[in-house]
Amino acid sequence: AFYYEEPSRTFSEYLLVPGYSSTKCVPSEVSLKTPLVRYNKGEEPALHINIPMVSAIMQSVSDDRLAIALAQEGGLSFIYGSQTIAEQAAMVNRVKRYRAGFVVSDSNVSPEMTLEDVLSLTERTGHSTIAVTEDGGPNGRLLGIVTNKDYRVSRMTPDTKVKEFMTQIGDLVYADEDTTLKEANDIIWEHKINCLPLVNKEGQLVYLVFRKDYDSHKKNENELIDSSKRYMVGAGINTRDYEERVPALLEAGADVLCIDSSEGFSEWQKITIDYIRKNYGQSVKVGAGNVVDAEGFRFLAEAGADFIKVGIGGGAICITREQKGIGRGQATSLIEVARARDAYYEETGIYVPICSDGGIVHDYHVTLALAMGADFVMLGRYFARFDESPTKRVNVNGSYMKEYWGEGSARARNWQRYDMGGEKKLSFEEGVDSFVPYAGSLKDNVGLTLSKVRSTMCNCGALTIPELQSKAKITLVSSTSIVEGGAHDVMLRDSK
Ligand code: MZP
Repeated sequence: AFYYEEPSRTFSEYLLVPGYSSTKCVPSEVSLKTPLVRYNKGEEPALHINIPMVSAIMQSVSDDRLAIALAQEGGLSFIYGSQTIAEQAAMVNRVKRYRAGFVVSDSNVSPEMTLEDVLSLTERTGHSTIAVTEDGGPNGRLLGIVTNKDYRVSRMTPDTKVKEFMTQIGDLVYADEDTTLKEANDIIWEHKINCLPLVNKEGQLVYLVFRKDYDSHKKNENELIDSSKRYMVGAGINTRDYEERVPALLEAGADVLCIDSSEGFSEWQKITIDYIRKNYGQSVKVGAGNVVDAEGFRFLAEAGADFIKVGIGGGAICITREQKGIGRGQATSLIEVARARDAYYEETGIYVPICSDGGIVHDYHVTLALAMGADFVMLGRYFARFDESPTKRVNVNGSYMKEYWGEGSARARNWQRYDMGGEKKLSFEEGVDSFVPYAGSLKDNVGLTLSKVRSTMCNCGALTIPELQSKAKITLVSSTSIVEGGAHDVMLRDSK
């Protein structure tokens, strides 16, 4: 056997040592833009993301609703693959059809639907507001709008017909295409509505302007909306049904795919990538993984993976290390793979981005992962805590929690992720079913996390992720200095 000389380590065993920061190094100047897929030296990657965060390929994390919320912040979700091909493709397609500030009406939103029907549509599609048009399509004459909020305050019974409901709330407020954004916003405030329909001269719905959109458009008051924007979305695939799944996901509009497997240093991944290259050339982007060392990285890079995920056994819900005795500390894995990525770039002129997957517990772990060489991080537990994740919010002993379960749990039954060529079933569990503390909206939490990342980057004198990677000074910490890092030798006033 080969023995490693050093134990493998986790993020919490490291800290960043500040470097010189000039007066130009302020958080508002930090760019978190990062490459998503491989590119040649001197060229730009075909895809990049504006924040270095992607959401895990998991039933309890990445559906279309979370994907839209994360894309709005500049990140990317990979819609989970442990569902039927048709269901997954429909989720991908809903993200692609979604427009900021413009509700794309689902088919058949007719005045005959009950409020309960429309409400469940808002829940399913993640839209806070649904436009009801005469013909049920996005270009039909607007009859009214229904929002979760209206439903709740209206005290209507769930079987009230939308038509009656609209009569009861009275005339809707409209604006036309010549209305400036400022005027639209004033109307919204004056009428205490959270959404203003804009109609054209023919009375057809053009846009819905939302109150929350106002801020981001303040600078451009004469322009109504940046609404033709489509969001990027990724999707998980497996090494079993790719011949059917890949075409369906591409047809639905997926921008990037990722082979979702607990262990990626395997011929199955190469066969899957070969299929994609043979049928689609380089036009389809596909990530692979997970690996934890230089050898695994090189294998997948040479197989043609567009990005490579790093991490085995570090996920919050993962018990692979206990069950099978395989895995490696996340920080050590990442440091080794990042070196292999840099060496590969030196040698071939091809940069293959790496993603640190799993084990992010504190916000500063994101900064550490980036400093250690990750181009972006994948998070499961983190996103599961938010309103937008697909799982139920429940009250456990007086505290709000959200459900969070692993893909290797009996609940998810994602055998394809763990299969080594066996009986097409999950032989034993590698993940648990759990609760995580409910934390509110994705937007607020991602904003807070990234403000800490930007601030720490400035402490290290870095305005970009590559600059952080070259300038960061990282130290191991002793277990006693970890104690020193928290509040200590004081009695907290609000301790319960
Ligand atoms: P975390 O952000 O919750 O710590 O970890 C999320 C990652 O754990 C996922 O992206 C995936 O790689 C991994 N995962 C998902 N399910 C399991 C499991 O059931 C798992 N063991 O390890």
